Amino acid sequence: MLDAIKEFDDLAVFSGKPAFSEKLHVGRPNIGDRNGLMEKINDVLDRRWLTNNGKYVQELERRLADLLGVRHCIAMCNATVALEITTRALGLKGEVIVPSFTFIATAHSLQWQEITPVFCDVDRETYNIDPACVEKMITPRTSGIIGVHLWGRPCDTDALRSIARRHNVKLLFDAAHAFGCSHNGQMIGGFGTAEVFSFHATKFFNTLEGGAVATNDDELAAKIRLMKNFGFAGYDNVVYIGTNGKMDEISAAMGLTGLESLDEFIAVNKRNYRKYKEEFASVSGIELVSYDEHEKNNYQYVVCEIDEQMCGVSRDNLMKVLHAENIIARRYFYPGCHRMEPYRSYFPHAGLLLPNTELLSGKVLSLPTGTAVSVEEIGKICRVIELAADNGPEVTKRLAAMEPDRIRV
Ligand code: T4K
Repeated sequence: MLDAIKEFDDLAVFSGKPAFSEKLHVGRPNIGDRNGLMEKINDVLDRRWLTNNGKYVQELERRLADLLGVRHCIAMCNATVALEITTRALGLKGEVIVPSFTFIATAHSLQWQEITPVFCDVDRETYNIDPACVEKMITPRTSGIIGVHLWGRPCDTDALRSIARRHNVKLLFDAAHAFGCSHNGQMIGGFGTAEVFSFHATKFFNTLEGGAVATNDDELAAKIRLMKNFGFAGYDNVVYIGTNGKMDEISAAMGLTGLESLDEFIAVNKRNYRKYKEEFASVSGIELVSYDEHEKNNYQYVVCEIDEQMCGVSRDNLMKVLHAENIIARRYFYPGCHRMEPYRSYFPHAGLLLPNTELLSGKVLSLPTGTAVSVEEIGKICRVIELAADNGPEVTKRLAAMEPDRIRV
């Protein structure tokens, strides 16, 4: 029902009534079969086995390894700790090349261990780390490369593997967004030495908090299993430095429940994605980031690129318009890790080598999707965007004239 916004003047940013009475978020969790989940939680409580490699964690690990087609899948408390443990288990040190156009956890997982993240630019078309730039960033101190399959779209794994081989450095993937996606017909999870998934609440498949490492390397898997449990190899026997990276049983129960509905979650995401695509076909200057329909995709991020020249409104002004309507679109991943602390202070001129990151982080906007968002709501969101884009120069003029504190963001 967009009756409330028939006219440009009715936009909430100009004091009209918001299109939604409650906030519509990017990343509302998918829940799955609630009764099935409650049964599992009761079972956990009845058995009084809450964590430390419990029955549900083991079952989840088996099922994930099968689904991904890998020898090992190690469930973790979250993807950030999983990245820290994996890079440590691989002995990475000195410098590791990563994109700056990613969630801050990719960089922090390295810096936390005093490994320097060396920020590399992304490809203008794929938004993923650009192998040609990686090659230029390699130094004698480089010990690894971490590619990020941004929004679930695969990196150029072949080119990165060839660079890693030639320079004898490790190759990992931050696959936080890419659970359920394939590349060249192979499930993401089996590329590089290891791949790390996030199962955070905001991911389409979640374990409340959680993550996992997928690998075909037996030795690495054994080491990660030790390291995520303080290095214990048996009662009273610590053989390695470790930390606490374990997933608990209730998280695993949530994961097993979510797996039952995985196809349904993806189908809803795809339906939503198609609705946005259909709506944006007639809006000039707004383009949806596409997915390769020949591969498996999870469609969990609906990202659009805003061409300010064409629609007359900038990404940031469009976001102000949307937020005022209670549509909480997000600028993932603005402004790029290199512009956040501590990296901004460490490498104040990093942006000079990151032209595409600088450009793209100023253009993209993630829109609400998932099972909490209906097709009708997407229609409503798109009407607001269309109204703003059709009146781009006027929106820009009026927002510029307003006092910043009058803009409800
Ligand atoms: N690598 C990459 C490339 C990543 O994107 C991430 C995480 C990681 C590594 C690390 O993974 P984890 O260590 O988290 O497993 C969110 C998530 O917290 C984060 O997991 C995710 N990426 C990132 C892309 O998004 P924020 O700071 O934007 O979260 P927040 O709290 O603003 O939540 C987003 C929206 O979701 C909110 O507007 C409200 C809604 N929400 C959130 C939660 C937690 C709900 O409706 N219910 C909820 O329970 O980072």
